[in-house]
Amino acid sequence: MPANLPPQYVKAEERLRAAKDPGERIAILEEMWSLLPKHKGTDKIQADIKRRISKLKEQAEKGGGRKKGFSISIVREGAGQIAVLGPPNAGKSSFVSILAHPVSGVAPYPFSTTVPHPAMMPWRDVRVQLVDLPPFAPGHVEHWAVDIVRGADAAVLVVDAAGVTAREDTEWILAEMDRRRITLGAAAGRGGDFKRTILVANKADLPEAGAAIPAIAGQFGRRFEVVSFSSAAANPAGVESMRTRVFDLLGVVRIYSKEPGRKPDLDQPFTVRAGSTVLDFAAHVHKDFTRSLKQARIWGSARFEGQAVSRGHILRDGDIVELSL
Ligand SMILES: Nc1nc2c(ncn2[C@@H]2O[C@H](COP(=O)(O)OP(=O)(O)OP(=O)(O)O)[C@@H](O)[C@H]2O)c(=O)[nH]1
Ligand SMILES: [Mg+2]
Repeated sequence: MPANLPPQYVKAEERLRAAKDPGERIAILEEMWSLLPKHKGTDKIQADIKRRISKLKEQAEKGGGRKKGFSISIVREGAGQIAVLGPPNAGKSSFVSILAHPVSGVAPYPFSTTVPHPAMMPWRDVRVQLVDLPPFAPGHVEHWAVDIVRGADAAVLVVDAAGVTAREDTEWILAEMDRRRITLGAAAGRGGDFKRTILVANKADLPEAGAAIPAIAGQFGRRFEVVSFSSAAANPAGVESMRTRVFDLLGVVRIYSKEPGRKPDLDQPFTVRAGSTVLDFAAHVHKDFTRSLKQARIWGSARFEGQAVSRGHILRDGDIVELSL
């Protein structure tokens, strides 16, 4: 064995010994690969890592998925899906149940949530799906829960601001997600699967949270928008403003459609990516519409109501669009 392997490499190797899940093993081996100094003395190790990665990937492709244990996927509903994650006992389930219906498993002890609980959060005239996940803690990382974070449109990271380990727990979860190539934050740019995320400093009603929240904001404020909140004591206005922040994570706008000569359908907005044009919207309503679109008129973001606009006109939240074919 050549000496001088970096300590992180040795640590990763230890984790590999404990890891059973093939996906996790691949992630660790890839990490070891990136940590390994590449020179003649490590030739054998390099070859060994490459061989193990490709073997695991091969097995995974050959339907190893079935052997991988179980996976849970949640059928998307509403304007988007948001994963609610965090350390044990942070108040994730309480957060979901105060913003959405129905009530999911809240309990005064850690690890009380063991299966994902989807719940629908109403916001104005749309609904957003929140998925309450089991806690992430050292030795307790459910792979299917990681998959749900990976598949979600955005995330809310809930921490117990009154707990002494809030910052440590947050660092640990961020590192754990990074290791699985999931980047949580306010803006993309660090590689991996990016999930736009807010950091909720929960239990702000408890006295211990008073000094801790500025410290949390100081440590993570550049990476996240840190929002102090109490899932136990929020008033209706506080709940509604949290719902708005959560909806905003999706980066979508609500658009109402109107048929020529008819009243607009104000009951059921479409939700499309913010920055979408009239043409994008037409394609969203029906893929044939992109070809047959003759004219569009807009109520809302146009200079005057009912103005004819170009296909490239960028839509704003709440616009009413009339497509003429
Ligand atoms: N004071 C206070 N207590 C809270 C708040 N939010 C949650 N709690 C309490 O904290 C405990 C844990 O709440 P849960 O919502 O079950 O926490 P969780 O993060 O879902 O827990 P696990 O699923 O076990 O990881 C319960 O006793 C809640 O009543 C809060 O904002 N303030
Ligand atoms: Mg819970």
